[in-house]
Amino acid sequence: MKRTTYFLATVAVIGFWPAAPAVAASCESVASLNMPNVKVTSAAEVAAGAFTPPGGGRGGGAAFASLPPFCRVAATLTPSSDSDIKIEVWLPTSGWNGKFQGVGNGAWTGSIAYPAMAEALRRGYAVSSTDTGHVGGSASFGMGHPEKVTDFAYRSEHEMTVTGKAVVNAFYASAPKFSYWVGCSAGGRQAMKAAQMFPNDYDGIIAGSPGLDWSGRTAQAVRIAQALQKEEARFTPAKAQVLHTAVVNACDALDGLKDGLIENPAACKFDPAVLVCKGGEEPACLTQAQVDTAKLIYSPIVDAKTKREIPGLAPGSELGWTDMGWSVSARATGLDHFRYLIFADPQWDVQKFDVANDVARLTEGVSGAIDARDTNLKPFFDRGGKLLQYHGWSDPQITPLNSTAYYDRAVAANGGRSKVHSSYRLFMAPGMAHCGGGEGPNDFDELAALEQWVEQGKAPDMIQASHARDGKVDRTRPLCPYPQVASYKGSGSIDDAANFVCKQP
Ligand SMILES: [Ca+2]
Repeated sequence: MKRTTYFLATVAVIGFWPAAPAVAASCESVASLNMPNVKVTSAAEVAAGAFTPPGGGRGGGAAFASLPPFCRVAATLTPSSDSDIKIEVWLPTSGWNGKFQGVGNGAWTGSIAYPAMAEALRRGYAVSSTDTGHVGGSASFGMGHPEKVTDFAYRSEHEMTVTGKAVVNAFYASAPKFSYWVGCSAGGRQAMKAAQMFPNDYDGIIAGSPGLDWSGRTAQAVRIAQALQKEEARFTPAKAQVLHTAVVNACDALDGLKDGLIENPAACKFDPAVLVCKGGEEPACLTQAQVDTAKLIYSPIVDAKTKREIPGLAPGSELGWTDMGWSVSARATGLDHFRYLIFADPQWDVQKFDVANDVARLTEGVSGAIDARDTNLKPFFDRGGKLLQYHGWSDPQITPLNSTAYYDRAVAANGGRSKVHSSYRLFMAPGMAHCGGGEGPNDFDELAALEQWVEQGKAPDMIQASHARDGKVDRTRPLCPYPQVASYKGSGSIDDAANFVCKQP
């Protein structure tokens, strides 16, 4: 049926009767696409399984080997004179599902997200990714280059989307029927930017574990890293396990079910001081310095200048802590932000961080444009856009309290919960780490849920998630639209999602 649709579109546009076209134009002909500030640098068909990422790529070898044939288009976009934005667009040469997908990046990015592109292509999507305007995973690109920071903040993703849709149109002689953004972490931040700034770009948006409070995360990560310069303040994996076990023991049953998961960590009031060693240091207790670190990691920063409260990590996240603090990546991302975008000093280090003065700097100027905290989602809602956000409660890298706090603010700013609920839902995943993994159910098909919502009007009242051990599923559980949580019906296996309902806690 889809094939027929493209066939008719082709006939209408090019006006003759081709043999059996799945596409309207040859892949190579896309190279002549004429758009301002867009230079197509290559357009060539890739045979099934023949794609290898530049430099061998990171992982995904088997995933690339199973790819169907596609038309691979690369372009350079220059919306400003200092811009150098690379994008790729992959177009299935047969079996296109009629839809477009933009995929997001991680941390400071600087590379095309080939594994995410491969996944979208396998689902039949025409898909696009950008390097966000620079090469490499550091923020050094931004020092003295405000236009490049703007490209990273939001412009590269938007320009990629506009160009990607034009490439789709040139190749299939048909605009995409539906367009989706799919991203986690930095890609979740990009997702929120799209919803807030470019309401017409996407019909449906997945915002996974979004770094929407980029500046807040930077401030927190560097604050913790500063405290952890003292070696005695650090956690070993064994001590993190001691703390985690105590937290779970204290708060697991608050949700009515002892299952090793804390459904609502915001209600968990655990004081790490109960673990302080009474005599000498022993394996089962924490030193006073470690207790202080734990308190610091859970605690918010309240910015003295703006009064903004920046949350800490949630109880339950302890297994993801490292001796660098929130996570190695959070520390590195934060350190880079201060070095290159705030102080223009590659030698700046965490001991110089001044919580009283430096937090507010992050939200000033072009640095502040990276944040995605604007709650005006009305234009996106009004055009029928759907926003599906998810976040793991045990995320040690981007605090899940960013997501719940933003959702609450968005509800207040956009006409209340019942109104917002028809356009925007947040699914919190107990025990899930950053973008996946962890002790809680963490594998789910959020895109399938969003497609049903956008294309059939079936809003997700729950998303079934599973947890696997050694490759075998050992638990399924519904993820519920916040502020609902999964509640046990009272009988049957606690590892079977069928025995749970979503309920207001
Ligand atoms: Ca529980």
